[in-house]
Amino acid sequence: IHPLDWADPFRLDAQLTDEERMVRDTARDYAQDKLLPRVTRAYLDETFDREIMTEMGALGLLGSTIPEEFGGAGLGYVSYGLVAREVERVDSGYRSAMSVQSSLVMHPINAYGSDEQRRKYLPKLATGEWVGCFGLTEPDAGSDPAGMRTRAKKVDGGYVISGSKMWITNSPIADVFVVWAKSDAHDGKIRGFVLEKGMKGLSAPKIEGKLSLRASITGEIVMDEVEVGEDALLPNVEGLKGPFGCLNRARYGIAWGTMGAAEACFEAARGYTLERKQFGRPLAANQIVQLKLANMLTEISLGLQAALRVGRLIDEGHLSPDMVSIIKRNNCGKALDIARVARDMHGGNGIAAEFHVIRHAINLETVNTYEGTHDVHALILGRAITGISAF
Ligand code: TGC
Ligand code: FAD
Repeated sequence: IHPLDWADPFRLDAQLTDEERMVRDTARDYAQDKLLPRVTRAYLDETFDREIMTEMGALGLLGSTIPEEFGGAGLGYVSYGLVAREVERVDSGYRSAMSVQSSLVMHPINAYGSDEQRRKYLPKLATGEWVGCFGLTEPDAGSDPAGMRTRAKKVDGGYVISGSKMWITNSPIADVFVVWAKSDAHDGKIRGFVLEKGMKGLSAPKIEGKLSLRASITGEIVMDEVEVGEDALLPNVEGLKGPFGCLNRARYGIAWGTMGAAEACFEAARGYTLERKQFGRPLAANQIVQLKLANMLTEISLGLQAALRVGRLIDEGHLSPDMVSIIKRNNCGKALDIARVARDMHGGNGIAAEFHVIRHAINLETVNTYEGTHDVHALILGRAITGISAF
C-alpha cells in the first residue's frame, strides 16, 4: 500500500515528460520568486507591471507552442497548461496576460496570418518587446459575439475600421491589436485584423475601478475610422471560427490555471487550519474542516487529471471545442468554490491581502465569466448533447 501524497494524489508528476517537468519547474520558480513578492502591492494599487511581459518572454513562457522559427518555444499544449497553472497559482491576472499574448494574439497570427505577418509580429511578441491584445467583446456583444457592430469598410488599398471593444485585457499597454470586425468586402463575415498602436483613430482607454483581477490591466479599444492596408487582414480565416479557434486554446489553459489558483487556496487552508488552534486543538482536528479539505483535494485531483487528458488529446491532434467547455466550466466553477471555502476557513484573516485567498476568490469571479461564462459553456454542452441550440 502506498500512502497518499496529498500534494500530488494521482501522481500527475509521473505522467509528465522530462521536458514538461522542466518547463513546469521554470515557470514555478519564476512565479514564486518574481511574481508572488509583487502581487499584493500590484493588486492593491490596481497596476500591472509591464516588465512582467519581458521577464516571461526571456524565459520562453510567451507563445510557448509557437514554432521556434518565429521565436516560440515549439512546446506542446501540456507544457502550455503547466505554465498557466504555475502562473495562476500566484494570480489569475498574471495568467491572463500570458494567455492573451500566447493564445489570443500569437496563435491567430501564426494560424491565420501570412508569412510576412508571422515574421513581423511573432518574434517581438515572444520576447515581450511587444504586448498584444484581442478584441472580440463589445459593449453590446459579450456572450453573443455574432452581434458585434465593429465594421471594416473596403477602400482603395485597404480597409477603414470603426467600432469599439470592451473589457479587453492588456489593451491600454498593447502595441499589437488583433480585432474582429464584420467586413463588407466579405459579405459581412467576421474577419480578423492586426492593428498597431499609434494608428490614427485608434485608442485604448483603461477601465478603472475593477474590484476583480486588479493586477491585470483591462481597457477598451476605440476605433474611429482607423485606416489599415490590405496587409492588416488575417488572410486565412473567415467567420466566428477565427476567434473561437483562439478561444479553444485559451480556455484550455484556463482549465489548468484555475487549478493552480485552487491548489494555492487548498494549501493555504490546510496550513492555516493545522496551525490555528481554537477550543484547545487545531482547527484541522474538526471533522467539518477535514470534510472541506477532502472536497477540495478531490476536485483539484479530478480537475488536473481532466486538464492533462485534454492536453494530451490536443497534442495528439484531437482537439474538440466541446471537450474544452467541460474543463473550462468545471475547473473555473470548482476553483471559485474552493477559493471561497478557503477564505472562510481563514476566518477574519481570510479577508486580509497577505493571506492571498480572498484575492484568488475575487479573481476567479472574472475567470468564471470571461472566455465564455459558466452558463454559456453549459449551453454549449447542452447543444452537443441534444443537438438543440438553447442560446
Ligand atoms: P455558432 O453557430 O455555434 O458558430 C459559428 C461558427 O463558429 C464555429 N465555432 C467554432 N469553431 C472553433 N471552435 C469553437 N469553439 C467554435 N464554436 C463555434 C462554428 O462551427 C461556426 O462555423 P461556420 O463555419 O459554420 O460559420 O455560433 P453562435 O453565434 O451560435 O455562438 C454561440 C456561442 C455561445 C457558442 C459563442 O458565441 C460563445 O462561445 N460565446 C462566448 C463568447 C466568448 O467566449 N467570448 C470571449 C471573449 S475573449 C475573452 O474573454 C478573453 S479573456 C482573456 C484573459 O484575460 O485571459
Ligand atoms: P453577458 O453576455 O451580457 O452575460 C450576462 C449574464 O447573462 C451571464 O451570467 C451569462 O451567463 C448570461 N447569459 C448570456 N446569454 C445567455 C443565454 N443565452 N442563456 C442564459 N444565460 C445567458 N473579451 C475580449 O474580447 N478580450 C479580452 O481580452 C477580454 N478580457 C476580459 C477581461 C476581464 C477582466 C473581463 C471581466 C472580461 C473580459 N472579456 C474580454 C470579456 C468577456 O469575455 C465577457 O465579459 C464575457 O464573454 C461575457 O460577456 P458579457 O460581459 O457581455 O456578459
